[in-house]
Amino acid sequence: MYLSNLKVEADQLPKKVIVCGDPDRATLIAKSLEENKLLAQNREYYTYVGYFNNEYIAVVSHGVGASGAAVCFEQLIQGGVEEIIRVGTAGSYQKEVRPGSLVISTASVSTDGFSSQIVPKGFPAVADLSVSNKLLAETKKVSFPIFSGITLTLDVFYQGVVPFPHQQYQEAGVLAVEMEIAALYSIASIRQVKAGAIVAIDGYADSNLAEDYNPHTDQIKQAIDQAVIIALNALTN
Ligand code: R1X
Repeated sequence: MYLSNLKVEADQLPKKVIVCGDPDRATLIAKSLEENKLLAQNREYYTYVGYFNNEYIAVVSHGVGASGAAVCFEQLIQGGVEEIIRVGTAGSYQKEVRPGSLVISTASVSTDGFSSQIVPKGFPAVADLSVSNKLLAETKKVSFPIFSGITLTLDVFYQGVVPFPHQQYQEAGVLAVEMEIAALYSIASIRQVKAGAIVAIDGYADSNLAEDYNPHTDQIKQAIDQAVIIALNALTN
């Protein structure tokens, strides 16, 4: 089967995949794979394969936003992928979840439009328990500020005339906000594959987030690098 947006043949894909938003990050992650090879690049979707811990895996970028990312997730699953871990960035909803720390998303609030168009209202976007447990087990091996709990998926990066829903979810204890995890978890549930996610916190999410947004600091880079190591080991151990 030819996966037309990824521009990859299904039989080239392994069963396990790391996904991330940024194509450049996929290129960087791929450098830590042995015998790494770029299979294809099309639009925001860059697909690398190689070996980590002697296991054949892929690293694929999905771009920004739930609906574009969903095309990537669906085609990976059509290609036979059975386990997906997202590594990404997110804005913090809680004071103690400081920039530079990591969050394992055990579930995501689906405030995105995409999820509401593929599953009924109220359908939970949850990580696979075994994947979350593997990610948590890897965090025990590193000394890094790490949290686990609920994140939120939003479509909007720049606020319009409708206010952001941040405050109610901060009060409800949601840890962080990003733009793709709910789509990943909803798709994984209905297609019956495993998914999980770990994100590096790149700032506090308030109404000024977009203006103040700078994920290109050394501190954030270190956090992303740490998240990548945790995800690669969780996927292959
Ligand atoms: O998930 C969010 C999105 O992919 C986090 O960072 C991107 C926006 O810059």
